[in-house]
Amino acid sequence: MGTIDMNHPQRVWVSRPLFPEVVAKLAEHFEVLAESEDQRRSPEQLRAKLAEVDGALLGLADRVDAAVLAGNRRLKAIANLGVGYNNLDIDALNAAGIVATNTPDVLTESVADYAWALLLAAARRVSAAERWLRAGHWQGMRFDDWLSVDVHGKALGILGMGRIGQAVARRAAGFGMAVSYHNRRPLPAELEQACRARYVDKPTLLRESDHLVLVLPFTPENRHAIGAPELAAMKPTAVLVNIARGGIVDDAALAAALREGRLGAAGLDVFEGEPAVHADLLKLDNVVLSPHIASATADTRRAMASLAADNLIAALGRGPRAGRPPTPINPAVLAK
Ligand code: 8YV
Repeated sequence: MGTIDMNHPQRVWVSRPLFPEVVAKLAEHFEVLAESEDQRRSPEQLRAKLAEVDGALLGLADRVDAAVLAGNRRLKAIANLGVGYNNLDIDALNAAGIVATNTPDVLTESVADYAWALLLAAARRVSAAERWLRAGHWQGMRFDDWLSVDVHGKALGILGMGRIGQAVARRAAGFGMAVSYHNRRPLPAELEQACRARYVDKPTLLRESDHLVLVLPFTPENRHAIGAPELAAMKPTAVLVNIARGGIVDDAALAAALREGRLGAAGLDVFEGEPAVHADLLKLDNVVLSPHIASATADTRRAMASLAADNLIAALGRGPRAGRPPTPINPAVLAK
């Protein structure tokens, strides 16, 4: 990381509309260029913006790689608004000596709540029933209509057992569910106990889960971690929930499985190529769809924005934690 000249006013760019109080906090330390509209930018536009600033607060739609950083001598820090950072090429940032930060922890509980919202809504057909009611189809009560599957007492599977996966698991106790998980590594025994979760291999998880929640980070290895073969291994009545990242699930294969009755239902907050949603998913009634809002409570989004700002302030050598951003992704850069 280049040395910081405390006499030179530093400039930061906020690429997405953000809470005014968070922009104001940044303005105590920096000249702030804050966007008022949520725009998709081409790599060339992003490259031009990043060349003019010392730091940037970016969203997941801002993809930063070696090409975007080429020739940039000024940028020293990127604060990503999210715990996931698959939009950032960390090797390219390391090579350029740029520190990157994310927003873990502050969103864990809200995202876990939302996994349950999608699981319950998909299993109990909440969205489809509401659409039907609003369309004026409710003429009387049929005892054998709108049957769905239970959540309580069933087998819950969790693929990816980081902080959010564990928070999803902890909630399962209230539903009397048996929880299994698969992860790169099993959890330490005390964490497993706290989550009341059992480590299994991925084929077992797919085969045994009545409901499966995906909480994996999106890495090249995890692309289509749930594709046609994995869907074929699941129970035909199973409910699949994706609150992690689009691309972890093969959306076309998922739509086919849901359409053909090879999977019971799905709850999806993230999509391959979002904000576009696969046309086949939009035609189905047994899938609950939402626009990437798992962390979107007012408290949590404020906490995420505030943490991102604190990270940027500290990474650029200002404020009480100067040089020690709270949640760096590539802290080795700071040591240089
Ligand atoms: C946010 C997320 O919706 O943290 C993440 O990785 O995907 C979500 O919390 C997103 O970061 C909004 O910018």
